[in-house]
Amino acid sequence: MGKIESIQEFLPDDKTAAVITGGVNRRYLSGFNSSAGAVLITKSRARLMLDFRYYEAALKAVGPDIEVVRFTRLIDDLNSIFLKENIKSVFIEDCYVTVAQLDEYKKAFIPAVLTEGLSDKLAELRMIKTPFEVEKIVTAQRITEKAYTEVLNYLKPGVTERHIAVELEHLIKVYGGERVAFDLICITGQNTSLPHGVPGDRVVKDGDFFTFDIGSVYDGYHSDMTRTVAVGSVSDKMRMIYDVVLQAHLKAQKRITAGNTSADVDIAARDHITESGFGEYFGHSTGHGVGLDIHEAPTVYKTDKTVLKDGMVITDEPGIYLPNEFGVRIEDMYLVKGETPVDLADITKELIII
Ligand SMILES: [Mn+2]
Repeated sequence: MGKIESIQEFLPDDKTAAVITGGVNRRYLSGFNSSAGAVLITKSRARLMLDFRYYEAALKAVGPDIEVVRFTRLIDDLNSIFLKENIKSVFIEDCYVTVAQLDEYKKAFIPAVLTEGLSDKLAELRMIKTPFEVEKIVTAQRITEKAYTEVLNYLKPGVTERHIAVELEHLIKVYGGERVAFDLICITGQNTSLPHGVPGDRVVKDGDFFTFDIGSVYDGYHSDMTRTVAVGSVSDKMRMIYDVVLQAHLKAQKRITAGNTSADVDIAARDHITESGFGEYFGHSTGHGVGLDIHEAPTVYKTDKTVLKDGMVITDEPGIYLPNEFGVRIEDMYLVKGETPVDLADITKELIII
């Protein structure tokens, strides 16, 4: 079933419509990226409502399952359609619409406003990627890999975190990324104990770890990867911690199969780290879905009961962070495919010493 049909099936009757205003969800449903507009779905029709700026481009870009409609004032034009088609209630996205917008919609819309269920339905649909979507995620990942491989040549004692981060961002754009997927995490030494440390003026030193948590965006789709590499040499403790994290990653990876839950994946990584004695130093979830957003459903955590299905793309990113010492995280994205998780990254997870 197509995305539009799934939303039509979600609508209880032909007197109910869905108005999708969230930018990412509009793009997901229509395949068209714009800074404003709405997707209006009723039982029998789907329309992409756009203003003058986007109308011509959308006519050329949007597929046959959705009509492109130019509006002058969105709420007024929607109300005209509601009246003409006898729409009595309208769903909006509770996870996107602000309290002020909700207030406005409740006052301005002729039909009753319904807030429950549409956001969840969209999140549920977006969890399962089509092969076309997976291809874009993989392209984003390949761009990151090319940039990463090249930037390792610059990783030497004396260089700053900032230098590495800026170079990576530059290369990601050179190699075709529309932008970075998030503020790149390029950190070294003691900073690696901060899971979301910010690159600054810290200088790479011999015997330090360097953590890269990096990703690109390609045609709206994100990629996400983390590697921790050593510069010059590693202590026995660094090697030991690296190995615990790698084994946790691999144990979680084995659980990324259709029919298992998000919780199964998290617990596999968490149990290994806890049994190794470092449970208190792993304070985040094992992963998350990736797609048109860098973080989307499901959350890969011990309390999340989402059943993994073919087509889902999730990360596996356990870590251990020893305060004032160092941290290690190893992350790849995996496509759920029956019994065999597909690793979307093509970069070694073994410890490399540069
Ligand atoms: Mn991640």
